[in-house]
Amino acid sequence: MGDGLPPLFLELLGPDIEVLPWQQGPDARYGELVTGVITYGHPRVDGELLDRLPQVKVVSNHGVGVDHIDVPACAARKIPVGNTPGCLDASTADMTMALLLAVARNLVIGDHFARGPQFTHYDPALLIGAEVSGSTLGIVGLGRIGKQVAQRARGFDMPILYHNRRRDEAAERELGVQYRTLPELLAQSDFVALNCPLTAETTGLIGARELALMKPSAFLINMARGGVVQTDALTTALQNRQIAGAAVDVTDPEPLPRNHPLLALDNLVITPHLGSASDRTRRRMIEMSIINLRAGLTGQPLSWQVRPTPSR
Ligand code: 8YV
Repeated sequence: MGDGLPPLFLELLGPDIEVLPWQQGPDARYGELVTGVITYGHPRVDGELLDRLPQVKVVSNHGVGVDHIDVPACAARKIPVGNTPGCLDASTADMTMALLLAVARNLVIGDHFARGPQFTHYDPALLIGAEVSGSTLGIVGLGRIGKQVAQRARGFDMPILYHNRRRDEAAERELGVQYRTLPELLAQSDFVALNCPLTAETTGLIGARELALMKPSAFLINMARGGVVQTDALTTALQNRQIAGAAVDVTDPEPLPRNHPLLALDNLVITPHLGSASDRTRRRMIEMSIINLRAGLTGQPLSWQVRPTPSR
């Protein structure tokens, strides 16, 4: 099942699997028909949904983040959950750097200006941005994606700080990154990149108190999930120029209401959840989700199975 699966998905899936799309939740008649679920973020896959689909043998997520899936509820029903780890790290790290550069160097405002009637002559005082090269980057969440962001940032000669649940001494040696507590990282970074998953621990991680710790000249980049940042607090901080700017690929809610005050701010760059949206990555995500789906449908172990997070 899926909500408007991309054409390539349908092509690679093949004709032997019938696809039933849904928008707001499965139709009552789907209950006995559906044996596998393909999901990518909405609607939520939880116990209530699964109870309406008693034949389901597998939930296959087209993506790595599974915050929209109740994994323990699936486990309780012996339904394996698959995802697509690894294949999207490079693409998502590329996009982190793209957003970072865009907000620092006024790319979006500059694009609009260069197309508009005001651009009549070169002006050396126009749209002076923040220099990225040599500035300090703080990465929150030094997982697979965060590490690839660090690799890229090294190419920009950026000193790199990181905050993670656990200190990663191997990464410190290999990537030259330095561990900081979250308050230290926020206070010392010129750019703060959020690359962590959305979990109970990271929900609302960046609120008014955290934004107040950031330098007034600093930028926040959210490539993680909207829920990692408290939207109202970010709106206020940007409106008051308490931080210099933000670039977000994800929001809470997503999408934002069309009249949301964040959308009116010129110190915000926003994209519609494009982290993994590159050609080779999206193809590989589709392939991996189909491999997981087919394995689950035939009772085989999934190639990439999500384990319920043990409580700490
Ligand atoms: C997905 C993502 O495209 O994999 C993730 O966690 O954020 C994106 O790459 C999106 O979640 C839809 O599955």
